[in-house]
Amino acid sequence: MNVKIIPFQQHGDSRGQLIAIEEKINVPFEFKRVYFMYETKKNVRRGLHAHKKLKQILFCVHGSCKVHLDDGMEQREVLLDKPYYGLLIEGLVWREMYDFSEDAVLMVIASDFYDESDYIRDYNEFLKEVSVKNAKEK
Ligand code: T46
Repeated sequence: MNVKIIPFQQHGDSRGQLIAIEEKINVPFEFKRVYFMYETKKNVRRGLHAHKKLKQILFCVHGSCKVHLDDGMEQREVLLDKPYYGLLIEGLVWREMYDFSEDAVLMVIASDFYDESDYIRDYNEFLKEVSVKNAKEK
C-alpha cells in the first residue's frame, strides 16, 4: 500500500518540542496547501474518499484519531496519537478518519490546491479505478 508513517525529527530542549516541516527535505513532495480539522464530533467518520493524484501527509498535532486505509487489495488501520508522526498517503488509497478524541486537531499537508475533480467519493468507482490501474501496470 502506498502509505508510510514518517517519524519527524523532534527539536526538543528544556523549553519543549518543535517540529519543522520542509518541502522536499522531510516531506517528499512539493506542497501548496495546509488545512486542519478540529472540534470533530464524537462517532463521526470523515474522509470516505480517495484521491486520483493528490499526495498528503496527515499529522494529528493534538489529541488522537485513527485512519482506515484501503488500496482495493489490502486494508489497514493507523492510530495517530503523536504530533511528530506524519502519515504519508500517495496514489489511489481510500481513507476514513474516525475515533477522534475531543481535543483532536488533524493537520494535513497537501501537494496541490483543493480540487473537487481529484476526489473519488464513491467506493465502487474507487474499486473500478484500482482495477483499471492494475490492468495498465500488468
Ligand atoms: C482528505 C482528508 C484527510 C475546502 O474548501 N478546501 C479544502 O482544502 C478542503 C480540504 C476542504 N474544503 C471544503 C470542502 C467541504 O465543503 O471543506 C469542506 C469539508 O471537506 P471534506 O468533506 O472533503 O473533508 P474531509 O475531512 O472528509 O476530507 C479532508 C480532505 O478533503 C481530503 O482531501 O484526504 O481530509
